[in-house]
Amino acid sequence: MTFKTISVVGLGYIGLPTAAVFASRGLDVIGVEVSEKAVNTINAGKVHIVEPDLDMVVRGAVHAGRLRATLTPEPADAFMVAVPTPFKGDNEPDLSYIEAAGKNIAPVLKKGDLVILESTSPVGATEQLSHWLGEARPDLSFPHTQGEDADVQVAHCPERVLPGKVLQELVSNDRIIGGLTPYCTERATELYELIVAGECIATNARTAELAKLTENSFRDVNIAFANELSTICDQLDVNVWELVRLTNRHPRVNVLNPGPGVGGHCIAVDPWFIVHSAPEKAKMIRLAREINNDKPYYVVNQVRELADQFKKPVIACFGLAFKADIDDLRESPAMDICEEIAEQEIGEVLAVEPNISELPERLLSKGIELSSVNEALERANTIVILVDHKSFVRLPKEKFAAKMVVDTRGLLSRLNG
Ligand code: SAJ
Repeated sequence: MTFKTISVVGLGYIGLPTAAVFASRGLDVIGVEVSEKAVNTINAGKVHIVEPDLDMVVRGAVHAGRLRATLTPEPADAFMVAVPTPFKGDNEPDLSYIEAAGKNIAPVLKKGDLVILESTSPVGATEQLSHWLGEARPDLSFPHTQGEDADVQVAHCPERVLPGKVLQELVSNDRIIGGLTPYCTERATELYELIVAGECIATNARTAELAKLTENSFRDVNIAFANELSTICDQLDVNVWELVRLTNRHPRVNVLNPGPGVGGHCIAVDPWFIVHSAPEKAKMIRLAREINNDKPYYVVNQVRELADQFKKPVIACFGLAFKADIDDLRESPAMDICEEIAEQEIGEVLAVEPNISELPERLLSKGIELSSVNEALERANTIVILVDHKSFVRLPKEKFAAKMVVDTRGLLSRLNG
């Protein structure tokens, strides 16, 4: 059976682009969202999240009548659940959004439907979703009890797109497709092949769940290695950026870049799902999380040491976003560092973030001012480079010559002059 109508549950930074891409391939897409504001925005052909070209693709899909958002689920041939999986308490994964999404779509499910979990999930979550659906619909059979003969198929296909390149990577990346049974995998592969140019690789649900967590943990562990190196280098008076550049000339070495800590909604979260599932075994993964979480405090101490030389320290924080050339300030170590410098009253704090027009209340309430690059370079005696935005990389090196600088991104070695 071919897929004609797709329902995407959760129109966030993964769900909305996914919905728009399916719509652009000629499928009828129903987006289900709990936020009425988001529903209205999307139905007006607009977007509520910032992602290059997304506005254009959504506008096209809505105007062509292929994409529609709603608060209440409607019948469809396939349901893709793309809701958040945050953690709660002691770094324990919070599956309540997945449970709510499952219970929400259960009443409209029918024989032959496919349900896909796209949300990053701990091992076992896809089977758990199948349980929740089965509880809500005892009249239908599901793969966790009925195997290959189930009425409804359930699979996990983790998203792996990079914020800032979502539309491109949605199509070009390979996809891991893990069904609860081989038939579930087969059905899910048919669906993804409608939009994906990369390869769809078949596996089971548990392996697909752990694969996604492993990808982000791999990156976290490698960034932790770089961050640990940066503190060793400071102690031994070696430039870590030059060190990384040199070691990476070895054909089998690829050290990542140190930074002010790890931000974003994935890499700093997902490794905890592994730690929570196997606390005795996941020693290195836990340690990497701790090293990366400690890095912002290390940076604040560096700033304090330099700023203390001045009678009236004026500290400019260059960059607040969680990485270069985006405006996303959530889960950003740069935000934490800027706030902590003000909280510890190390000096007057100026924040430079060319991608935003006003500071979040969290910083304003600490007396931090949003400043332009030029004003900050004029007024500050201490500079902490937290993000390597393109506009900073273009600055002439001499602008920093008379300042005390903590460079968490190795920006100075990339400047001209
Ligand atoms: N960072 C460093 N040093 C580096 C690389 C990154 O300090 O060498 C920092 C960044 O500054 C940032 C954080 O790590 O604070 C994360 O940035 P990122 O660009 O590495 O990744 P995200 O969080 O934007 O997206 C990741 C991606 N995962 C991988 O690359 C393995 C993306 O493909 C996933 O889809 C996404 O997580 C997700 O949703 O899980």
